[in-house]
Amino acid sequence: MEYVKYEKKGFVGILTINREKALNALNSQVLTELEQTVDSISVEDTRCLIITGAGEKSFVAGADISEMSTLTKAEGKAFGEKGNTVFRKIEKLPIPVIAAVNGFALGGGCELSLSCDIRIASENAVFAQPETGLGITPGFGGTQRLARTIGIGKAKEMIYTCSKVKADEALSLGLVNAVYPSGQLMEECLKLAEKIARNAPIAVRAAKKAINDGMQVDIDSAIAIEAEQFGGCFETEDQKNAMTAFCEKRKPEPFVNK
Ligand code: DAK
Repeated sequence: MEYVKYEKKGFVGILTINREKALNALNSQVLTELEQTVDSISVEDTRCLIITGAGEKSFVAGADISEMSTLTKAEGKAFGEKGNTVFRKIEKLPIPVIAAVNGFALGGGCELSLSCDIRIASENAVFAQPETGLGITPGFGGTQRLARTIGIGKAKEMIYTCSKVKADEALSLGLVNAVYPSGQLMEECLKLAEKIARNAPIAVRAAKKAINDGMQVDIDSAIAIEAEQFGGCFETEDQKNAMTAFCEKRKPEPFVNK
């Protein structure tokens, strides 16, 4: 792959958008490679995924403006559908996904981070949805996921004004979970991913599904979704191991994802 790098550290996958010269902007090829990589991730041996951008300046500076500038209406729609398909796949990936936001997260970059479960930022991170200043609306889910993440009023303000939001403000808005100096970002994201990976993988995946699916429906349906996921964890080896260990006042054996 030319623009996406994928490596594994134990149970953690690290996906890097690798187009540093264009500040990791998303052109069609990047989106295709991103989709292929996400499709190839197996929950058998991967318990958490980190997505980041190459270099120290930019996570993703948006969709590729030069490629988009000449699109026809039909091509624009197809480009939007392609991005939306990939971002939805990331959101629906059974394992938790952490965005390690190492700089600019603009337009499609902010939207990519919003399709992840957790955003951790470096001190130089900058978030914005600059689309209305380019004559378009956010097109990779920004109008929906930003409002669901930081609330409707602040999302509207960001989208209508195109204002840039720095890391400290992103933290106070609840757009990111934590902020670290650039040099520590990946180390801290790995620590978080490894902490997640130490818990029972089937239970973590069930919790993600319950939260994601439950947030889209009324509370009664959501509780039913949770009950279904909760029930599914019983009779797994990991549940037996952990609860037996608790009853015997000892630590459980490492979880085996069964
Ligand atoms: N696209 C293409 N190239 C980009 C880019 C981008 N988004 N961002 C940066 N680059 C390229 C620059 O053109 C430059 O290339 P060369 O000139 O060296 O060849 C290189 O990266 C370095 O950028 P700068 O020289 O500009 O670096 P600076 O440090 O001076 O400035 C910057 C950094 C991030 C502030 C600046 O590059 C910038 O403002 N970039 C554009 C940011 C932006 O507006 N992003 C949002 C894009 S809009 C939809 C589907 C999708 C979308 C919308 C609708 N539908 C289907 C409806 C998504 C839209 C977007 O994401």
